[in-house]
Amino acid sequence: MTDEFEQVFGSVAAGVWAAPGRVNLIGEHTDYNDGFVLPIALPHAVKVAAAPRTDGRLRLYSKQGDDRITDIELGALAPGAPNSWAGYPAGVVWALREAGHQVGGADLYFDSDVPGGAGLSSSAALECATAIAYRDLYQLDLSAAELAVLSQRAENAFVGVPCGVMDQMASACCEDGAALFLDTRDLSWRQVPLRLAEQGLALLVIDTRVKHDLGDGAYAGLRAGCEGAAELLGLAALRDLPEAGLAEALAALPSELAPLVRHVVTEDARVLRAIELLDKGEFAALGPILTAGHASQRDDFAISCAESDLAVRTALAAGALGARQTGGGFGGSVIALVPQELAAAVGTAVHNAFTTAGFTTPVSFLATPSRGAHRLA
Ligand code: GAF
Repeated sequence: MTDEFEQVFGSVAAGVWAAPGRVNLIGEHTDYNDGFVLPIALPHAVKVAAAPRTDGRLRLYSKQGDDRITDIELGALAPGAPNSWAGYPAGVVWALREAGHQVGGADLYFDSDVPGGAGLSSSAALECATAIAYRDLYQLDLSAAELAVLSQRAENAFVGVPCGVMDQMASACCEDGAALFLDTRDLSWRQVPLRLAEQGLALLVIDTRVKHDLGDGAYAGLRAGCEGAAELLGLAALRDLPEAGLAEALAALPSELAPLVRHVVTEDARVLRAIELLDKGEFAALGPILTAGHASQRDDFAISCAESDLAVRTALAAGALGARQTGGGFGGSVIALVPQELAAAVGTAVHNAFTTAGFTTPVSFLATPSRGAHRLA
């Protein structure tokens, strides 16, 4: 990467950093409701080679881009511009400066193997890679969680996507071999060991190839619906509605909001149940929770699609212990908890089912819980 940096920018990189994509095991659309999530970081990451500049310019280049350098004066950074992929790293630099950090310009060379539009948080990885590189280039005293929150601010206020904080926290704070049990209300978290292989299990990720775009308005609509429902119920957030009070609350809500609330409240409960099981090392028992989470996304939150439903159904029929769509929804990726010896067969079954249905060929891989953002060199 440092060679490529030199070829593009004609100078020497000061270091190389990496920030991973993620899959969420359970806890979908709970993060902007102050609830619980349980993601793992993927081995797939955005890498960045970087060097500081003293002339107040930010220069951005992506190996996956159009072979052009985006060159911006720091003083000209403003929400909405640039509005390409470069908006994510530029937004992080903007957010750092907005927060009062004394940072100057930089040259940044990105290379990513996180599939884009696949619900695997390629955007959060891009943001967190920028944030951690900047932390070191400008010796900022920022914790992993602070880098995540700045990255979320970049996405919310600069790029204009009203996402929650899960993806950035996963990319910044996850550790090898563990899932991140995060309370999004106070950002407290703990690492939950997830040694699937020791119990003969594996986590299969199936990219349905149905691209999902958080910025297309549907995500914002769901968030507004949840926040509106909380307000009608007189709650700070849906997190504050206990499962025991759900039936009464649902009866009081307009019919279009009730299913959203049912999803969020039952999903928070599923995360807590999953944690109980993982703490006891009962990994296989996670399966039915994943599948119930998918049904809730499909039937109540209405964010599934034919491809995700087919992938889940087929994976279960082929021997998966549980399966669900992961991420923002409307496609993206499905995860399946599988006995190791069935992993290949489950992948093939989904592949064949997609061919028969005339869908685009999916891409699948096994995910191991990996390390959050860190310096490579
Ligand atoms: C996307 C968002 F970016 C997250 O904040 C989260 O809301 C997720 O969708 C759904 O759980 O990944």
